[in-house]
Amino acid sequence: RLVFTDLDGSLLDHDSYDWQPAHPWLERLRFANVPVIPVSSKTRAELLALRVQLGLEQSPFIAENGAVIGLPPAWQHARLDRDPDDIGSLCVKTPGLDIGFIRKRLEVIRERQGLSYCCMGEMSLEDIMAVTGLSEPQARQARLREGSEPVLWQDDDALISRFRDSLDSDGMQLTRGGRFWHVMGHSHKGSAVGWLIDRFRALRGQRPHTLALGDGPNDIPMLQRADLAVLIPGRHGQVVSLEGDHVYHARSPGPAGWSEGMDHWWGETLPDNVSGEE
Ligand code: 2M8
Ligand code: MG
Ligand code: MG
Repeated sequence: RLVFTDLDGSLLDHDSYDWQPAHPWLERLRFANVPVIPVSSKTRAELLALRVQLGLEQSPFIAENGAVIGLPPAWQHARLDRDPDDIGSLCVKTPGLDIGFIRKRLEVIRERQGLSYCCMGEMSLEDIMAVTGLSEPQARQARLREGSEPVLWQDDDALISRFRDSLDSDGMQLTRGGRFWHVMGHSHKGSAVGWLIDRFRALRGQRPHTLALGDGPNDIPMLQRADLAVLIPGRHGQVVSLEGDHVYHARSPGPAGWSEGMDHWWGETLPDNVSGEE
């Protein structure tokens, strides 16, 4: 079994970034040897810090909406991995576009199309802290982007489609997070999750049983990919809809809804202590 989870607004509270209501389930999953894999808009730097706090050091992680994938040793493949990007025992894949290219094109598009938006790379640390409620060290980590740029839209919503078209002709796409829009190459949370499922198969010779949890539009491709899904209500007035027998709609937002979804799907069936269970 594998759990794939969004962080902001799902495992973490949208405003306080707290995960205490989900703590008992995280413990239970750890005890049952089920990897909990963060799949987030956050950066590699943010996830490296958070996975220690969440006790997820043994799990892979997906950062920047799929533009960055981190593999701990147990998830590395003797023949396929080992690239110059590897840091220590972690192997990091960056399937998307480079942040330098993305930021340059964002300047050009804004100028040519006469649109108003502000890129995270242009914001001061104080601005980022004010908009997100992150602490200063956290805001510094959020600014260390590799393959996706968060953008604050300051124009008419009707112009979003024009923005999307310009990005598309540059080989980029737009996805919606909680507070920001995120501009990146053509990877997304669903493709990165698919990549990790394939990797699991290559290493273990069998398909994992997967459960995914998320609250935002950018989580839809991931929720569609999993065997079981939990859609958590978002706090940001976005309409996110997903239907199907494999989808449970949680009533509570954030980590309380996260636990509710885990109770619904695995409350009865997750063994209490299984070594090496898949
Ligand atoms: C941004 O991501 C969230 C994800 O939903 C958003 O769009 O609101 C990113 O900059 C991320 O790196 C950062 O940690 C987060 C903080 O709220 O905001
Ligand atoms: Mg979210
Ligand atoms: Mg997110």
